[in-house]
Amino acid sequence: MSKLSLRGVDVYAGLLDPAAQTAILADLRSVVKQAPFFRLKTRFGQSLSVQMTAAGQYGWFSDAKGYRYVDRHPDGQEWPAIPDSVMQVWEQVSGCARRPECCLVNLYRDTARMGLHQDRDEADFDCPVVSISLGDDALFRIGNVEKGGKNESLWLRSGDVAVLGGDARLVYHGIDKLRLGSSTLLQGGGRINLTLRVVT
Ligand code: MD6
Ligand code: FE
Repeated sequence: MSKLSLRGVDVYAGLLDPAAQTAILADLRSVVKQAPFFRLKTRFGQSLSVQMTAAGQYGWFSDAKGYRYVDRHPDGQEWPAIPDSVMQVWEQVSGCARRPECCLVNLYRDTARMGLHQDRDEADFDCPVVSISLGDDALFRIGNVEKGGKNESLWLRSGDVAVLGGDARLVYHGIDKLRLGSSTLLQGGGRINLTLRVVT
């Protein structure tokens, strides 16, 4: 494991060894069985390339009314609990006394990517957002708290954990592209990203 920091974002490279990654993936399989992946549409009716689901009290949803946290899956059931294996990562790196209320699960296949955005729909910015990467390498772009300006990128690999906290809690960030086939962790290839957040 090595820790590095880019623009205030802490990255614990290789925090999760292959056994830990496989254990989390096994737990995610039961999450996805209860709460299948779905594809969100933006306010403008365009589908996001990333497939999503969630665990915890809250998940993420968007439609014509915009983006928001919701306490049910689009199919109507409650979100499954956040697995202990994932909670342990939060305990290890968040430095936050509160427990996460949402674990977003993003699935990237093929050419899926995520545009630059801020995570700012939570009530308490004192808690960080903790992100776990599984599967193929992804190019993570980090900008600034204000829109625009210079950006820098780094590759996130399977088992890496990134923490957006403190002054970096509200920086713009996104995923430009994947290095497809760089990992064999996921059946069917691609990448899963988990983000843990305190919502209320
Ligand atoms: C991703 N991550 O890695 C997208 N958000 O696929 C995020 O949007 C993110 O990595 C907040 C904090 C850390 C992140
Ligand atoms: Fe984000």
